[in-house]
Amino acid sequence: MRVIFRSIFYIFFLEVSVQGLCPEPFESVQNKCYYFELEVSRTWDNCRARCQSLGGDLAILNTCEEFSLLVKHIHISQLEIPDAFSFFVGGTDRGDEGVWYWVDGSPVKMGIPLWGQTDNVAEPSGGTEQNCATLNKANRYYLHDGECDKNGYAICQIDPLPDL
Ligand SMILES: [Ca+2]
Repeated sequence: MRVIFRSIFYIFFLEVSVQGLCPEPFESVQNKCYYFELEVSRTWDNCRARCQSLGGDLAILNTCEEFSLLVKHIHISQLEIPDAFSFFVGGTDRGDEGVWYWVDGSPVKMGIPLWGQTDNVAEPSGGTEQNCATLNKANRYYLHDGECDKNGYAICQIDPLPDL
């Protein structure tokens, strides 16, 4: 009996501590902290400034697992943005066409499964016209290049709070 109580307590404690890892208004998705801006659309630069004003930056998707968990979260939580809009994340090839970097300076993985396709053409496909990374709503939130000056909705990320 005591073991069961201890297990329940332990699970509860773990749950609370995991929930508590992200500072407001960020929410926990596995062990990452994201904030989804669903009210106001902005240019990529203004999305980035918004994320930085919250103490974070635009989201970085270093692994396929992070990418799939984030997209799954968008679907499961039914995070809705208007059609024809996309989410902005923190990748860009501005300044060096075709060479994609995240805002922390790490390289963006290219190809499947992160990047989507448009009419059987692999993304990114927009050349120098499209230099900012989006999760494209029309393509089930696969990564696409988009115009930096068009408005999108920010996905921000912040480091989890240190364990107390
Ligand atoms: Ca480009």
